[in-house]
Formats: sequence, structure tokens, C-alpha cells
Amino acid sequence: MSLIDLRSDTVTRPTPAMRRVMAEAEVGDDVFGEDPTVNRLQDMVAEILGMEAALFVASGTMGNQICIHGHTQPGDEIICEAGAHFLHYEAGAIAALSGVQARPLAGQHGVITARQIAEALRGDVYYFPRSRLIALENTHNLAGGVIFPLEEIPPIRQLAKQHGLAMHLDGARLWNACAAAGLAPRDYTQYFDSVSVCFSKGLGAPIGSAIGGSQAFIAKARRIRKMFGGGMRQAGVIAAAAIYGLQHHRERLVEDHAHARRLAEALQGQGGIAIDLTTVQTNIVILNIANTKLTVPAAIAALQQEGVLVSPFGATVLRAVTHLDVDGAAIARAIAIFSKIFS
Ligand code: TLP
Repeated sequence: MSLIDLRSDTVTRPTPAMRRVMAEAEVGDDVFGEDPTVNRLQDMVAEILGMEAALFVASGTMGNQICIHGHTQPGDEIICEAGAHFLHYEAGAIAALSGVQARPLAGQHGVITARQIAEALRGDVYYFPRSRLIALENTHNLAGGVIFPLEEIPPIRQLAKQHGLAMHLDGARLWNACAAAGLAPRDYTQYFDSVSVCFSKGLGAPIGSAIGGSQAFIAKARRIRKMFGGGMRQAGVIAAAAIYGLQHHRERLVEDHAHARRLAEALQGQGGIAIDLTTVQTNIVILNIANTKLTVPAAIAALQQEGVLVSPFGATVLRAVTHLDVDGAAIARAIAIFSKIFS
């Protein structure tokens, strides 16, 4: 029996139909701006995000880092939630590539408020770092796929405007947030100067992300992308997969969410597993196993032995993520395996 891989939604393999469009994609040299498939993807993304322009990039990390570089100068400070992806999983890039520091704020399930941000803003004193950028994440990965409540964003935007700060959204899983909340991407993106979105997670593409922003910002971003080594050539073969994912795999994300919910409800309380069901809003399940008989390494090994892969996500925490390659039968089997191991 095949392994049920719940380590991440990044593990999906392109479907046969996706591979076909990749094989048949029209291509050109994108550093010359001549790849028609990349150009089509960028136009599509700009339209979907309701932003002036978009740029195809290699990864979510590259998308975030290009945007951060584009908004800041060395010595600036980024206000973000303490569990922001770019603080923990991007190899220290904000310091290494942009020479900036973070002002992490402890959020409630990944959500920070305008009031918290207002209190963290630096005054105009020469020895303070310059507050320059507010970065939010939707859905919030470390918080367990939590949706950033739309109504919290306008007051943050208002504050940013008053103080001349830019706003960036890490929207690696914005598609999930929108599918779950019944909102359009532009309902969120209208409040941001830049947004990064991923095709290689819930949408099932093998590679690729994009950033959206104004014409001027994206022109600047194109230069930074080249500087970071991300200028690609006949990238249409991968852009085609992203187009396919946008067209065919966005609406189905609600299935992943239903699977995550089913898994979480079945496992909560089993053998001491603790899952905060209020955070299971999209495709991520965070399991605290502190009160079970197993440690994280022992649980991962035992689950793997039975055919389920999950990620370590803290000293006593596991993460399970549902995606395109996990169907209802796999969820049922995963529940049975977890029950066997933890009971
Ligand atoms: N997240 C990965 C790991 O890095 C943890 C995962 O398996 O969830 N923003 C967010 C919110 C992300 O979750 C990720 C990837 C990224 C950015 C970076 O994307 P990539 O991996 O394409 O650089």
C-alpha cells in the first residue's frame, strides 16, 4: 500500500492532465520577457489578485524575499506575527539578503491587530530602527492554517497609511483562505502593496509562486529577482502547470479542508492527542502529543512504519496537511493508523 504523505501540501505530483499542458506549453526566453506562457500566467495572476501586475518566481520564499527587499532598506524593521514563515523557515533571509530586522508580535492564532501594531511602531528617533513594513500571513502556517479575519485588515491598512509603512501579504495559501471563507483574493489583496502566492502547495503544481503589486513595484521586483538568481528562461513549462492549477484546482480545495476537519475531529482526544479544532479552518491539522505515550520522533517513526508521514512541528507537536493526492479513503486509513498507534 502506498504511503499517505501528510507532511505538507508541497508533496503533490503533477497530475497526468497537468503534465500534458506542461509538455505542450509554448515557451520563449523569459529573461527577455518572451515566454508567452509565463506572460499569460502573470496576466492571469494580476487579474485574479486585482493588482496591476504580477511576476512569476521560483518559490514562496523567493516571492517573500523579493518583496521584502523591494520595500526596505538595510536597518529597517518589519512588523510581523511571531510565527511568520519568513522568520522561521526561510534560512534567515531577511537579514542575509535585505539587512533588515523583525519586530515579531505574539498573535492570537497568527492574527495580530492594528492596536498591537500601533504599540510596536517606532518613533522618529535617530537611534531607533525604522518601522517600514507590516507583513501578514494568510492562511497562517504555524498557527495551523488559520484564516486572517478580513475585518482586521482595514484598520491595519489605515495605520500603515498614516505612518507611511508598506504592507506585504504572504499568501502562500491565500487560495485556501479564499476557498474556505468564500471570499475572492482581491477582497484581501486590496489592502496590500505586495502579495506572494504559491502554485506548488494546494494547487498541486510542481514548482512556482508569483508576486503581485503595482506596475512600478513589479518592475523593481523583476530586477531583484534577477539579482537573487531567479531569472528563468523557458519557464513556460512550469508556468503551464501553475495555470492549470489555477483553473482546475482552486475550487476543490474545500475537499482538502473537509478532509482535515474529518481527521482532526476523529483524532482529537485519542490517546491524549490534543487538537485545537477552532484552528482547523483549512487544510492543516496541528496535533499536540505532549500527553500521549509517544515522543515526536517515536510517533513519526511508528506512523511511518504503518504508512503515514507527518512533519515534526515543535517539541511535542506534529503537523498533518491534506492535499490533492490524499482522498477520503486515505484519510480513513490515516485515522485508523493514528488510532492504533496512540491508543
Ligand atoms: N511552507 C512549507 C515549509 O517551509 C514549512 C510547508 O511545508 O508548509 N510562506 C508560507 C506561509 C509557507 O507555508 C511556505 C512553505 C512558504 C512561504 C515558502 O514557500 P516555498 O517552500 O515555495 O519556498
